[in-house]
Parts: sequence; structure tokens; C-alpha cells
Amino acid sequence: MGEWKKTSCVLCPQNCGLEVEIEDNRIGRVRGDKSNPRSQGYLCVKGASVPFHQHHADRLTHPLKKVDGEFIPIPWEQAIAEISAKIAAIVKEHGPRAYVYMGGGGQGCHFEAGFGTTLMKGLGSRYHYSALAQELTGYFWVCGRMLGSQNRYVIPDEHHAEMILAIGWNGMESHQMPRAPLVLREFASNPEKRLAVIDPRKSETAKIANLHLALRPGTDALLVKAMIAILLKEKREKRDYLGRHCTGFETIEPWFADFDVAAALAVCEVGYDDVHALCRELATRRWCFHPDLGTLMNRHSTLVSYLHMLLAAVCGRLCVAGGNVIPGTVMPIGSHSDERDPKTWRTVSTNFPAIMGTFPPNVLPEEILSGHAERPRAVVVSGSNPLRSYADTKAYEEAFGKLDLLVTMEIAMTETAALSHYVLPARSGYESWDSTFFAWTYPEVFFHMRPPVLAPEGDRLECGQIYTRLARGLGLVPEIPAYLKEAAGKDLFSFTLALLAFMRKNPKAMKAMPFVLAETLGQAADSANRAALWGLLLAMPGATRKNAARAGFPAPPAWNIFTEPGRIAHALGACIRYGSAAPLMALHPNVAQSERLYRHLLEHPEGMWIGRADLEANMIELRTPDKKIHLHIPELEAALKGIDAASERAALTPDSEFPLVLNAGRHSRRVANTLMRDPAWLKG
Ligand SMILES: Nc1nc2c(c(=O)[nH]1)N[C@H]1C(S)=C(S)[C@@H](COP(=O)(O)OP(=O)(O)OC[C@H]3O[C@@H](n4cnc5c(=O)[nH]c(N)nc54)[C@H](O)[C@@H]3O)O[C@H]1N2
Ligand SMILES: Nc1nc2c(c(=O)[nH]1)N[C@H]1C(S)=C(S)[C@@H](COP(=O)(O)OP(=O)(O)OC[C@H]3O[C@@H](n4cnc5c(=O)[nH]c(N)nc54)[C@H](O)[C@@H]3O)O[C@H]1N2
Ligand code: SF4
Ligand SMILES: [Mo]
Repeated sequence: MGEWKKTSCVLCPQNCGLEVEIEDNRIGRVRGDKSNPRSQGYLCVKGASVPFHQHHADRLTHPLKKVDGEFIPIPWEQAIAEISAKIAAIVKEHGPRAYVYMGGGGQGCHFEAGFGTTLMKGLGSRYHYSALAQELTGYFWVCGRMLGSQNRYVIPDEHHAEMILAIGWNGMESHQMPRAPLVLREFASNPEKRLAVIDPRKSETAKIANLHLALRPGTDALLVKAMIAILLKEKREKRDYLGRHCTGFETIEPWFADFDVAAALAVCEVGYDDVHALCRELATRRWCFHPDLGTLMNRHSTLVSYLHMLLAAVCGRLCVAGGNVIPGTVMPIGSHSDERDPKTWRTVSTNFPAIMGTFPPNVLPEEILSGHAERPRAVVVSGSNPLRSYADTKAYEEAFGKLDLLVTMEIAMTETAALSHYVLPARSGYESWDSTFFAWTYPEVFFHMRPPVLAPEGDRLECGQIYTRLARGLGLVPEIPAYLKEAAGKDLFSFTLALLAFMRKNPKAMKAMPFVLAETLGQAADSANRAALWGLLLAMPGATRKNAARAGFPAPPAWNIFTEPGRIAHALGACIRYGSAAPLMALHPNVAQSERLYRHLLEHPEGMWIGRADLEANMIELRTPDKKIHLHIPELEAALKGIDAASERAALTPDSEFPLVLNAGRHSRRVANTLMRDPAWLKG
């Protein structure tokens, strides 16, 4: 009999809580963890199969270097010295644009992204290519324009909704919300609720729906434009909501006025009565919508996202309970990058701007092969497998073959790793402290800092630890004084006092914060990720702090801390010892709040509600200067006006030599992106 430990599944963004039985450093039996407040014991067939992800023949154990076409194991010191010397030489000769970080993929191990982007920025580069930029950035861009910031996107609030509209989303197989099959079945079978699906296929979700519009593939823009036209023609728009919370309605309203709905629906191959019935429901019910890859990775994706947002606004469903809401987060998954700002980087030859701080994998091969003087020459990949995951494998193979340096940090010998000059063995989600930043829920905010449940075999390190060694090798981390290292071995408060003194004396160290934490706190815990969590919680913004207070973790009132003589004496002692007044900042109530959260997270390996958003006041999350939803996006005006039955019929006329439509995706229950490599699991 082994020992049962708590962790989570890392095979899809839900990260359902798991209990795993550990024997001889292997995962044996697996069951859903009922104490995980978000997944409540739910697991699917993949979750039960995590041993296939963790234990298989492709796992890496040692740093590898390619010599004459063969991989040979080398010591860490050699790997770090050689790779950092090569990166430094490439950046010195060709400038920072030559360095690309491709990471933040995977489904449950996202701490590496904090280290990967810090190293990239330390080198002066902004080129972060990520899976997000092949699926979600069109949508994030629309949210940037309408809601004021690309990282203020909306998610469905299914807890308070009567109806879910699933658009190009097959949640019965792909989940994309906690316990999705249970939630979808409840909506479909409860007489008070409704499930409507827009999907060309009779998907597993469409099969159980109350209403299914099986549109012709690729015609979503036309369909949604027709739906908005129907609603406006019948004067079903929510005037009061539009007047109070939106700007630009009078500008967009005429765009739909003379639209030929009947001709459009004929091209979409859906019946008018069915569409009309759906519109009537949208005008009268409390509904939220869940779009997914069926439209996010399809024709006119950005325009379709815009139309979906307009449809929801016309029905008064944005930023209201039971509609689509801006969720609370522990940390935003990207930055707002406005391409109208000349400081926002673009790719050197394809001229594509960053969105949400990320660049699209679809253009990377073209960038590398462009011959441009500042083209990418060094690519560091972690937590993603571009050779298998991103479009045009042949182009990737050719482009990666031309790089001066390709380094892959991986748990397994993937197709991308096999092409690399160096392959660095990463600890898996079960060997490291790690978490996902995709745990979207509302109004609660969930966070799960998973402790390792297995000892890493061989020389495996967390990616955070590897990036820290590279940063040190590249001279991007200041010298750590003995007093800071020593304090890291004591309690968290002593460490924080020393850290504050150190930061005051070395203001530039702020830019290398994750590495400083990894080399101090992270040494004691053998985890860079766990150390970085402390930095994350210390830097929590005000909105996150308010959410935490609502979830039962308020900052203590200041006088309460000042009545703690021990802490005051401790802080004053530190001021004298370090010759700085900075340690006094540790007496701020926010630090005590962060410390409570940190301890709670470490003591709760099942995960916890770390915050609770204010259900009644979602509009305050808007980042537009007037705190209104901006309905008019000038850049999309021509595209929206130009789309009609004739233009789409022409664009969709099949090629007589190849009269087929590619329905990509199909994230079926037998697939977990490229995370399952064991042929034994894929059998059959
Ligand atoms: N089991 C499993 N779950 C997963 C994953 C996995 O690999 N396996 N991967 C995870 C990841 S990273 C993601 S992004 C999600 C993806 O989750 P989903 O987006 O739900 O996945 P897909 O299977 O691509 O589903 C898209 C649906 O869009 C439909 N579709 C195709 N063309 C059109 C169209 O023109 N219009 C409309 N309206 N619909 C269309 C398809 O028929 C399909 O049912 O799944 C996550 N969950
Ligand atoms: N043909 C086709 N292509 C697709 C899709 C599709 O449906 N069909 N879906 C697309 C979508 S939606 C997405 S999101 C992308 C996803 O594509 P990717 O971004 O490549 O993500 P994953 O396949 O989830 O995982 C990538 C790698 O992370 C590694 N990994 C796992 N855990 C760790 C860890 O702790 N550390 C490190 N360093 N590595 C780890 C895994 O071994 C795996 O090789 O694929 C896209 N590509
Ligand atoms: S694959 Fe997704 S839904 Fe299934 S158990 Fe894992 S995290 Fe949960
Ligand atoms: Mo995805």
C-alpha cells in the first residue's frame, strides 16, 4: 500500500484536484479529490490516466547536447556555461530581437513563464511567442478595445445564468469550465434552464442541447450579424443597459439596418424559424455565452469575437451576474499591448504586433527564414511543442534547422527537443511546485499551489531553476549578499525584512526579482516556483487584495500589527543591522495579508478559494477611461459592414479540385494536446 497525496491533473486547463497513490516514487492509483473546492472530486478519463503522462520511456533525466547529430549527456555546469555564452554572443552581435522565448504552453505548469519572460526582458527582447496567440489573441484584442485592456476579457458566469450559448465549443469533451459535462447536462435537462449550441457538427455537446444551429462551417460572422439584425429590427435591444453602460450604440446600430437576413441565413444553411427562436430566447433569458476554438481559430476570428460581444451587449449580458463577466485573478495571464503605441514591438519581417504581450507562432518560421538582419536566431522553448502543436510542421522544421541556437526545456524527448542543440530535463508537474493561471471561475478566484508528490529522477530541475541558472550565467542577476541568503534560511518575516533592505540598496534587482527569490528562498525549498509565489503575493494589486478580503483573508488593520511588539522590534533590529529604513515597510498590513495567503496555500495542497469578486459591481473592472463598454471599434467597421450573403457565398465557393472543408480541432476525450506520449495510452 502506498501513500495517498493531493495534487491535480495537468492534462487540460481545468487542473481538477487529484489524489494519487505513491509507491516506490511512482504514481499508482488515481482518484478525484473531493476536497478540491473547484473540481469537487470530478475527473475524466484522462485525469485517471496521469501515470501515463508521468512515467514513460520518453522522459528525460539529464541535460543533452547534440554532437555530430547524436545527443550526449553533459553536466549542468557545462550546459549552462555553453548556452549562456551562445545567447550572449548572439545578442551582442545581432541585437536583442535575435532572442525568442517560446513558452507558457502546457496546461498546468505555468510558473516557468514568469522566469522565461523575465530572462527575455533582461536580454532586452520582447519576443514571447505563445499558444495563446494562435487561439485567443483576436478575442483579447477585441476586449482591449471594448473593455479597455486586453487582459480584461470576459468569461461566462454559468452559476447565475439560466441559459448557456455554446459557440464552437464542445465542452462535453474539452471541458473548458469546471466539471463541464455535469454543468452542461444540468442546463440541458433542468426545465428552468437551456443549452443552445452553434456548431456545424452534431458534437457531443450539440447532441444533448435543447437547441442546435448546425450552421455551415465558417459562416459564424454572417449568422451573428443576422441575429443582431433580427434583434434590432424587432426592437428587442436593452435600451436602458446600453444607455447606462455602453457608448457607440448609435454608431453601430445603422450597420445592421438594411441587412438581408434571409439571404445571409441561406448561406449559413440554417432555418429562419430556428434562428428567430434563439433570438427570442436571447432577448428574454439570463444567458451567457461560451465561444471556443470553433470560432476563435476560424475564418474572420477577430470579427466574429467582436460580433459576439456586440450581441451580448445588445442583450445587456456583459459584466452582469449570469452573463459574461470579467473574472478576478491572482495574476493576469499577459500584459495589455496596444499596437497603436509605437513602443509596442512588432515582428521584424511580418510586422505583426504583440497582443496581450505575445506573438503568434504562425509567423515564427517566416520570421526566421526572412533573411532580415534582426531575425530570430536563438530560440528557447519551454512547456510547448511547436513542431507538433503549431501550424505548418514542415516550415517549422526548416526554420528551426536554420537557427544558431535552439534550446528546449522539456519533460520528454519531443519532436521539438529532437531538433534542438541542447535539451534540458525539466521536472514534471508531479515533481515540482507549480500551478496554472487558467483557473477561470466566477465570482470565486481559485488558486492551487501543488506541492511535488514525487522525487525528481536524475538531474531534472524546475524550468524556473534552469532559467535562474541561465540568468546568472548571462550576468542578469546581481550578487546576493550573505545576509540575504542567511535570512532565507530563517522565517518568512526575517527574510522579507532582509529582502526589503536589499531591494532598497539594489533598485535594479527589481527586474531580476524571480531570480533573486529563486537563489535565496528557493534554495532552501529546492523550488524556484515556490519562492516566486512569495514575490507574486507580495506584489498583489489592490483589486486582488479586495477579492482576498471578501474570501476571508483581509489585511489586518494597521493598529493590530503595531500592537505586535515582537514584529516591531524585529523590524527595527533589521533597520539597524542592514543600515536601512526599508525593512519598516514589512509592517504594512498588506505584507501580513500576503503572508497569510502564502501560508494558507502551502498548508492546503487541495487548492483554495483565494478571492471572491464583487458580484454586483463587475463594471468597476472595466479599464476604459469612462468605465463604459465601447461598442464602436473603428478598425473593424469596414469588415463588419462588408460582410454579407454575396461576399461570403463567393468566398466559400469550394475549390472544384478539393471540395472539402477542414474541421480542425476535435479535442476529443482521447486527446490531451501533445501531453500524452506513451503509446500504451494511445493504443486503439
Ligand atoms: N479532451 C481534451 N480536452 C481539452 C484539450 C484536449 O486536447 N483534449 N485541449 C484543451 C485546449 S488547449 C483547448 S484550446 C480546448 C479546446 O476546446 P474546444 O474549442 O471545445 O475544442 P474543439 O474540439 O476544437 O471544439 C471546437 C468545436 O467547434 C466546432 N466547429 C468547427 N468549425 C466551426 C465553425 O465554423 N463554427 C462553429 N460555430 N463551430 C465550429 C467543432 O465541430 C467542435 O465541436 O480544449 C481543452 N480541453
Ligand atoms: N493539429 C492540431 N494542432 C493544435 C491543436 C489542435 O487541435 N490540432 N490545438 C492547438 C491548441 S488549442 C493549443 S493550446 C496548442 C498547445 O500546444 P503546446 O503549447 O505545444 O502545449 P501542450 O501540447 O499542452 O504541451 C507542450 C509540451 O509541454 C511539455 N510539458 C509538460 N509539463 C511540463 C513541465 O512541467 N515543464 C516543461 N518544460 N514542459 C512540460 C509536454 O511534454 C509537451 O511536450 O496546440 C495547438 N495545436
Ligand atoms: S483532463 Fe481536464 S477535465 Fe479531465 S481530469 Fe484532467 S483537468 Fe480534469
Ligand atoms: Mo488551447
